[in-house]
Amino acid sequence: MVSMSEDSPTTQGHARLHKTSPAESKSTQLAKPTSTSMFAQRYGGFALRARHFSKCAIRRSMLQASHQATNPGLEKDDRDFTGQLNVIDPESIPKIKTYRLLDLEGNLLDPDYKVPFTREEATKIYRDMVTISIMDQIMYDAQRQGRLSFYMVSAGEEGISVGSAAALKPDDQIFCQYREQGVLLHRGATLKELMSQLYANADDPARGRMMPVHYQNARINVHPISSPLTSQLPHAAGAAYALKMSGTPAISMCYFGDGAASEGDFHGALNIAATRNCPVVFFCRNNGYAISTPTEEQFRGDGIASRGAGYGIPAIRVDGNDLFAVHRVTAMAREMAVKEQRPVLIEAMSYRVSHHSTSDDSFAYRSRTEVENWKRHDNPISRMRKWMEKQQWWSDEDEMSARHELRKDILREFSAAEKVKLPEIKHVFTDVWAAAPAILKEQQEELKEFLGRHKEEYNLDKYENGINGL
Ligand SMILES: Cc1ncc(C[n+]2csc(CCOP(=O)(O)OP(=O)(O)O)c2C)c(N)n1
Ligand SMILES: [Mg+2]
Repeated sequence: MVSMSEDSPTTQGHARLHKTSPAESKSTQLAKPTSTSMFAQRYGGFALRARHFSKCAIRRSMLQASHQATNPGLEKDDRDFTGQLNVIDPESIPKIKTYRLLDLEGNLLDPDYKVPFTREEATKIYRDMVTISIMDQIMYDAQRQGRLSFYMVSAGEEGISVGSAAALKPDDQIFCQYREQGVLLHRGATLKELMSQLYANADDPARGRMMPVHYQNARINVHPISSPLTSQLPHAAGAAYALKMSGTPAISMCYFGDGAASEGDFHGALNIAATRNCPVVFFCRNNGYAISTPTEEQFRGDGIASRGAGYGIPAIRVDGNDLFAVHRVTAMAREMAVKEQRPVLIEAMSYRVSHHSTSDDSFAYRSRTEVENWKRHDNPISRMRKWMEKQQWWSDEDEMSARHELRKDILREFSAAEKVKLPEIKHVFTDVWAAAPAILKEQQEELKEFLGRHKEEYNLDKYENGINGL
């Protein structure tokens, strides 16, 4: 048996390898906690009690766990060891292939695949992708005209959001990053709801407290989008654990970008989901960029999917511009997560056609030719359209009238939302405490008194009920 020890004067402060008997190994497995004794010198009695407590806890956990420990060096079969010194070269591991069902010309590649959509369902999926792309253009321009503070488009990634959403069930809990408008729309968010959030008006469920595109919609189980990158992953793992504990046959669906996967929360969330067997699908949109950082500079391994194995999580890489493949892979991952009560990782490959947001000019760090080439090469909407046309389910006339009608609907909701007043001013103070503490009430009174005194300097008419809304 091989264990770590710090007991030799020649290896002071460093771990060294030596042979011990199994009995001996139990007493030497845990090196003396030097950090605890440093802590003791510094913090005296409290630290001694802490040290005593931690020793008891360690002894207790050793007793409980010793018969089932499986780490190297603990009661392992000799066949698990080797005299060959192998270094695993990541280059020698085959790259994960990308699953594709629909080619660039709109032909289905697998003759055994049965299309799971009726004409009506396929049309809804297609129209939702088109709706998002039209809404993106209108809202992007609205921001440029100063009518909106901020916006993010999902151009090129409509297949990912709509295709995956089509494979989910109403009870599933959804955690988005920010480029997944298609998920909301396909789950039944109305244009009015989306516009109300973008305008932070009185109909916005977040009462105007969030930046545009940080949607939330309890009716369709979409949790609030949160700006700090990757914070949705631990939330999704936790929600999945709750689903598991309550015996609900549903999943947490968690979307995130390739850049978000570099945050510590990614690793914590995948690890806790794997070890607690949580039914969560971690869905990575790999669109090649995290703002200005291309994926080659973001990581060295084989993308995001290869990380699944390290956590004991099954993983799939899929063509994100292929609506059928995205749908099929998501449906399969969902079923695995529910039936086997475990997480699944999906990496959908696509390209961020747009600037990162309205605050970004991507031509400062990538060429126009790169973007134009990609647009010419592939697009999830045109691929699906080609397939629909081959089925005789869609025509040029359908396309023209759908685009005309959708544009009209979006502009109508856009103008209506723009006219709705902002939420009552009191909502600066609500929804944090069940019963507001005295200090908050005092601040509210102070604000009311202040605004009353300086009425002329503030346009309170734009808030619902003006000063009386406070
Ligand atoms: C913790 C944190 N760090 C940095 C940011 C700034 N930020 C916002 S989006 C973004 C890039 C994210 O890229 P990716 O996850 O690939 O998503 P994409 O924008 O490509 O859809 C960064 C760095 C942030 N919001 N939160
Ligand atoms: Mg990205």
